[in-house]
Amino acid sequence: MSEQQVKPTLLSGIQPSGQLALGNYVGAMRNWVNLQQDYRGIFIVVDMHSITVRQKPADLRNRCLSFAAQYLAAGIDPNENIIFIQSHVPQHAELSWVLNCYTYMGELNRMTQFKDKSKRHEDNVNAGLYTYPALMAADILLYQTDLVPVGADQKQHLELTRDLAARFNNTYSPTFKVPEPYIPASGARIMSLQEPEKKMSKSDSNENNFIALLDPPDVIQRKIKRAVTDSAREISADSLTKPGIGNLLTIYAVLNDLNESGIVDTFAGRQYSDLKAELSDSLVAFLEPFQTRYHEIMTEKGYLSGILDDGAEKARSIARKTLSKVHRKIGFVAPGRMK
Ligand code: ATP
Ligand code: LTN
Repeated sequence: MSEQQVKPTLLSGIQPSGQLALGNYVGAMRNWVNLQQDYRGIFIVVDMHSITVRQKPADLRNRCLSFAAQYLAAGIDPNENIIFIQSHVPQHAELSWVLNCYTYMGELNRMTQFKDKSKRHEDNVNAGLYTYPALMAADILLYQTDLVPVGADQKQHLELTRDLAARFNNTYSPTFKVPEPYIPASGARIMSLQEPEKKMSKSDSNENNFIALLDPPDVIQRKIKRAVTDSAREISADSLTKPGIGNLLTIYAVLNDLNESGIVDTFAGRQYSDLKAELSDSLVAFLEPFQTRYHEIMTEKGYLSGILDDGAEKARSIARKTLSKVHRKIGFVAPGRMK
């Protein structure tokens, strides 16, 4: 058995909507990169999830490639991991149908992402938005995943995935691995820069609410400078628990590998404006090499599509095995066995 097959499986995905933002990096991608050594990583651009909200076709097409290139630019090694676009692997849709039939409406009614998105898109509360968690469960369960690194907002979806896996296993016999969530202790919920009581979101209509990973340095500086804080000016131990300034301290701490006491020691007694200036510098220094690498990858279209084709092929071969096991357990007749 090769070393790759012995490693446990780590899987995660991001919807190609809006612009990849600092919240996505700190809450999810950063941990993908840090954990990839010890796992077989599977990283998906979940385009089928993104159409639960209306997307412009040309933008969606460009974003799928751009997001995959950003996964690579962040440090995901394509030789050691599987990277692909969800719609290239039809087993996701197939398993999601089956799982829909094992998911109760009462469970879906409780999902806070569904409630939030229904409010934000009142004119398009479609059935896909409602059954979204069953597709996410299919993404994860197809690959016998051990660990799912996500931000705190996905905890509820992960719990439902675990319940569905256990329900199916108990109804038939062990079929799916029950996955564990990996939610970072710090940075699991980065907040909006202008409205720090809500989460930073990459599809926010106000671009000042988030730092995009592809924002140029002057834009980063401007957005951080304008970030909403409170009427105090000086940083103290209390600042960590205050909405605006606490969020900026958390971002600085994560980017500079500091814990809570480290960040307070660094900034206690100093001005909010000092933190903003140093945070801008940290962000620019971190994002510059990322952006350079991204632009290199985007000029080599053949390279990127090779990685995605290869990833989809590997994914299909794993997914096919799980799906045929599922079909067999349910009682579907295997093709070619009818005579
Ligand atoms: P959208 O605004 O387009 O709905 P989003 O910014 O919420 O998107 P998703 O595609 O839903 O992003 O999430 C991708 C990953 O990033 C998930 O693991 C999610 O938990 C994580 N994530 C999203 N926003 C944040 C945030 N503000 N803080 C930490 N993690 C986040
Ligand atoms: N629902 C997730 C995106 C997502 C995902 C997944 C995350 C879809 N499939 C599988 C981890 C594993 C979100 O962030 N909105």
